[in-house]
Amino acid sequence: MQSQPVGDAPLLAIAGAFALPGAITAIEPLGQGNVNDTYRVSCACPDGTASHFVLQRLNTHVFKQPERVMANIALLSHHTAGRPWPQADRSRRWELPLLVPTRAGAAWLSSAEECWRLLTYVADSTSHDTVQSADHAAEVGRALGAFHRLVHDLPCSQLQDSLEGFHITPGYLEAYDQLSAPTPGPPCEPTAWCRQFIEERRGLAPVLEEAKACGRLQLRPIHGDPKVNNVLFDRDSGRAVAMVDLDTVKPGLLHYDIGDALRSGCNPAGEEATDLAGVQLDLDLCRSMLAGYLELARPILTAADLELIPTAVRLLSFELGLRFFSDYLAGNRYFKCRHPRHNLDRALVQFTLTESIEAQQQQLDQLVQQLAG
Ligand code: GN1
Ligand code: MG
Repeated sequence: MQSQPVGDAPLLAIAGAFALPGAITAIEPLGQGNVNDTYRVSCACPDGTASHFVLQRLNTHVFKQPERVMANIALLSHHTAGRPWPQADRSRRWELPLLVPTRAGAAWLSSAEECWRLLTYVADSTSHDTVQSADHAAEVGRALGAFHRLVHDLPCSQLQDSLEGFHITPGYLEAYDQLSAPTPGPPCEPTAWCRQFIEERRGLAPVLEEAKACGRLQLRPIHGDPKVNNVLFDRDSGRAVAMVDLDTVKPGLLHYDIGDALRSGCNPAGEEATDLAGVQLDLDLCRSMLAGYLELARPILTAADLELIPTAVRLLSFELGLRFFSDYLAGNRYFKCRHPRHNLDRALVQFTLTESIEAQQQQLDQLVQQLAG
């Protein structure tokens, strides 16, 4: 795959290097991503209409091999191009972002440190950081189910490992263990609480990896980051139209996606909650999201897949808390932060959510059994 070099050029010059259909009229920040920098580029087309694109700087501190990320996105586009919604309602609007090449015909722009790419913008769509209703939850579930159905026949051997160790919980635990021991002096209460919380759940960390190692679960193509705001909704119909943020598409376990979508969407307070009292797993939202997911994905799930869904919800919430907490201890190097305690606050949200999931584990088990039939 070809890339085109980029120097220290300002945004306008970077966007202008791509094959846009007209003059650039605006470039503005887009979305709330914790890793990459994202902008919306608007341009005036010769026919008088306006069109929009998504310009992104891939965070190469996180994605150390951008060529692998780009190869996976290109393969995904090729595999899904023109494929309709995988259900009876085949005329339903559904699209995935596509790469727009540079004027020189390269798939992206790169330098030693930077990687920029341009993607199509899903028009007339909107996204939310938290789930708004049971219908919204069901649509998030359907979008993930549709995505899994559309990629499940893409052989994993053709996808690259674009982010080594991603969602391998024992690896995050090892990284946490390698961080410095608690500093002497008066203990910071939330930090001590997080440490204790992690200690009590060491046994949880390897459950999915062990199921993979013994052949109970298989690697499949996954999205990797299906949090609620990565599902776009049609402004008019209110139905899901796209899944965006395709950097983490790679071989993995469907459970990483299912667990991540549920932990993200079924906590009405959201990931950025500052009042922990509102943080909980809402079982009604879970019911809606899982029902929506299974409507599409049920045919590709095994009995073992179903059985491990509740564990995955608990694990993915715990894992993200562990990742946020480790990043806080390491000096906030991975996730973008708005203040020095931000990753600690985010960890507290995920651990509080984990507790709520644990308190409802039996109900979650029953829910999956009922819905799977
Ligand atoms: C990161 O960049 P963003 O916001 O799409 C992270 C996800 C986390 C998420 C939590 C590559 O996603 O794994 O679940 O933050 N992405 C990466 O908000 O680490
Ligand atoms: Mg992402």
